[in-house]
Amino acid sequence: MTHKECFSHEKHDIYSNFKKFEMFSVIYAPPDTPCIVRCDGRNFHRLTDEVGFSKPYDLKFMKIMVESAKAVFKEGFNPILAYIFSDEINFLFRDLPFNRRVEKIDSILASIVSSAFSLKLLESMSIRKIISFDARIVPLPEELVPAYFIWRQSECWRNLLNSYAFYSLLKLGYSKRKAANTLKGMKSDKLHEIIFKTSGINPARTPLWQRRGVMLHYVKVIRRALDKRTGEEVLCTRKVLVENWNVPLFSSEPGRKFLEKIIRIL
Ligand SMILES: Nc1nc2c(ncn2[C@@H]2O[C@H](COP(=O)(O)OP(=O)(O)OP(=O)(O)O)[C@@H](O)[C@H]2O)c(=O)[nH]1
Ligand SMILES: [Mg+2]
Repeated sequence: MTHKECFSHEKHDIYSNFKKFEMFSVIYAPPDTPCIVRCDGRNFHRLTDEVGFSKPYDLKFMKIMVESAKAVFKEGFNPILAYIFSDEINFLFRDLPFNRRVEKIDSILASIVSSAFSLKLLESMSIRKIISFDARIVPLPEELVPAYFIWRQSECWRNLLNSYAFYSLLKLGYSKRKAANTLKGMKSDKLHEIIFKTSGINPARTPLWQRRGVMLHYVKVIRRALDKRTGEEVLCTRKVLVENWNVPLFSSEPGRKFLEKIIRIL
């Protein structure tokens, strides 16, 4: 549509023509496909510095991340689970909201997580900050869903080795730049060695949530309830959202079984 065409119509036509420019609003995630929505904190390296969270890990920070992920469930969306580590949250959906519209899903979920994080920071630490998360959608074939979480958990572990090693080198007097350059491409066993030798920390004995991340997922519970028709007590199953800070290693046999179970519980 040319500029002339656009402005040669009646006023209401001009305005309705602008809808045509909203070209990304017609991008949809594929139907009948499990999708991950991954949110990641923007500039959290700087933010965590400014707030003064303990390095490399801070339980307060993780608790705020977990609460921010919970906000998505509380706002009426229905992820099957949320897997959290560092500054990222992976929501697994079988039925995406907003008719699977990518723009809507990405923007709304990222804004819920961002505002929840900002409010929690204010409530728990009296710190006022504008927080932003990005979001992306990752459609996956059903059979690759467990592998996705195995991949993210291995990233969580790699992150742990890198960050403990980085702060160990800083303690030795390295500059940030020198420490980062030294660690580039370093193998896991070497990172282990640096951490143990310089800080006396055994990475395999760090808290589980640091090594493996935290999962929000549903469990089935059996509850007693009153049958309104008969007045008799009956047993019924309900699903309850739980915070799991002791998740197994997803690539192990118990880990795979755990994933299979929580992915299929709904
Ligand atoms: N102090 C502290 N920092 C943390 C903790 N967890 C995550 N972070 C910080 O969050 C960063 C997350 O990594 P990235 O997402 O790659 O870095 P970013 O600065 O957010 O960069 P972008 O995502 O590209 O905007 C880490 O580098 C850490 O600096 C924590 O428990 N304590
Ligand atoms: Mg980030």
